Amino acid sequence: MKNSEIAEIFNRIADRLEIKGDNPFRIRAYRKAALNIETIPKSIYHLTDEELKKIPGIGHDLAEKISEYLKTGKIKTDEELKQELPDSLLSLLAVPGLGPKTAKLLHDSLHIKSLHELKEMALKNKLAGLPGIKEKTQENIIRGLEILEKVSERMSIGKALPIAEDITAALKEKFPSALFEIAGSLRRWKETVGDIDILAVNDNPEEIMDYFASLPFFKQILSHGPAKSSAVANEGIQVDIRVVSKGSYGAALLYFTGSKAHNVRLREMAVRMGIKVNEYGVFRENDDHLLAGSTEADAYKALGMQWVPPEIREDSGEIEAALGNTLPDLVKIEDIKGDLHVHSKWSDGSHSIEELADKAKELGYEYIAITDHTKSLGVAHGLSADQIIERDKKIDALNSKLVNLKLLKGAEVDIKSNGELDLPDEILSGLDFVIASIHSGFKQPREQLTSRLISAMQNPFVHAVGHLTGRLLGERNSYELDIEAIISTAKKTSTLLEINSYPLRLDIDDITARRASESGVRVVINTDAHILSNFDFMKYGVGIARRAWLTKKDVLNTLSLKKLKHVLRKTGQH
Ligand code: DGT
Ligand code: CA
Ligand code: CA
Ligand code: ZN
Repeated sequence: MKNSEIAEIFNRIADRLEIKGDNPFRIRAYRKAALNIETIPKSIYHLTDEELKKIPGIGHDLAEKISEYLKTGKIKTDEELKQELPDSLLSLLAVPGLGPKTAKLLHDSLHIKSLHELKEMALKNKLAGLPGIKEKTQENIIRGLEILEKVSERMSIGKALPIAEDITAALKEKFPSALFEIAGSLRRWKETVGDIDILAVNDNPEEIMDYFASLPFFKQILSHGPAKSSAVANEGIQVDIRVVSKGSYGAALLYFTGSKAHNVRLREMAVRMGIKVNEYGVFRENDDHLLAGSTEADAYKALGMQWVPPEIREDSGEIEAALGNTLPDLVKIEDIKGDLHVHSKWSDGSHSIEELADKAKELGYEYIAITDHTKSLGVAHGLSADQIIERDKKIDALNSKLVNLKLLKGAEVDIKSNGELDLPDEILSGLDFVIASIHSGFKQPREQLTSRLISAMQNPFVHAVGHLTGRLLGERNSYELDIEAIISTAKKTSTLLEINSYPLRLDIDDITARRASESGVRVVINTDAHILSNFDFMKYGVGIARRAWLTKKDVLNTLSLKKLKHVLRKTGQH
């Protein structure tokens, strides 16, 4: 598809003409042509000269430039302008609030050719005092640079989802009859997202755009178009919104949910069937007859496929499965019957076991496991054997009063540097649920870390391994591990691997979870709650599980209490 390439060149030409202060009509003509080329569904390759000229905004002159590009891969005007104004100079225009005039001034007077140089000069106070640049302008440029740097980082789903939900909630409140849907990687529950994509349906797109731009969630509006806008949220992440018509909602949702790899495969497959798929609909190639457009389900159906859950749209087997009607029935948040990694006040949690029980009831859980830290974790007030016994008496007493909820006596035992656990087997054997986790010695060699975990798994009273790889998103990478050896030991010893839903962890990740289930290893999805609101993190763990293709039977805590107890007795004895 060459359309986007040509559109990009036309936009680049317009940028450069703008820096030069060229005729505004000429600049507009390039921009408009770029926009129109980008949005026509047919590849420009297959258009005749006559058809080219029929595209709105493409006259004789621009049509010739397009032919020139298709023949030579270049456009002379573009090459000449490039000589005069290098690409690095264009990059300055990416700074929010920095326009072409200022870019030219900075280039001519201070020879600034890159963002790096711009930052250096601004911080050295070299910009202020240039004609038309006040102290305030310089401050704005520095702020713009900071925003730009922030935007280029990815944000964890735990931060991004609440922001996206706030924005869509505000929009829904104002426009109750419009439709709003979070799309992009966030809809696929990717652990980190590059930006937030929102799709809307409304008869009047402009009223949505205007209200969006007026919302208090943003520190910068990057663009405000008739049906498409972008802004930077106060937290630094970019938010894109598009409004589409009702008839193409399904096709647009499919397109903007991605992943790109999934979309590309779908389109290739469609072409072989004589079908064309784009963000406007699914069409028969020969006569452009619309086959589907208003719902995603119809779009997939038109391609002879099952509807694919967004979480697995990564071109990793889902297309073949959907064609063969063999997509898995992915685990759902409603399937979760309890949380098996929760901390109480006895260690470093904020709440009493009574308060935890109340919360569990509120969530409709059948059980939770109170898994306090154990003694070697001094910083977390880890419990000694005696304290565990004392705590468990309280749990028993509370259990005798509870209806429809069971508190399991648990512990998150520490795997010491030598692979030993920090509580004796006599104590572990008396617990209902034992998680073993590593909390120190992250820099050990791979073999040592792996064998520490393997020896913990071989303990007959250990049910699960907690947050296996120790990663903290954006703060600490996973430590070195032989994941295959761990998975095969987990299989042999019937040890569960935890999907820790704490947004900073999300550990194990989707790829490891999928590998584990393919090897017949079961997972348990826990929140590692330390305060009551942490219980709501369960959805992130379920997101990972769904991305990993897991079904109900792959996840321990979808079992009823009765079945759970049966399984735990068995795994405990290995
Ligand atoms: P992100 O934002 O990096 O976490 O990942 P996405 O997947 O949200 O990517 P984004 O925001 O660039 O685009 C949103 C969706 O739009 C993407 O998942 C698929 C679709 N899309 C964007 N660019 C292209 C493209 O060049 N080709 C195709 N087929 N689809 C695209
Ligand atoms: Ca995105
Ligand atoms: Ca986007
Ligand atoms: Zn924990």
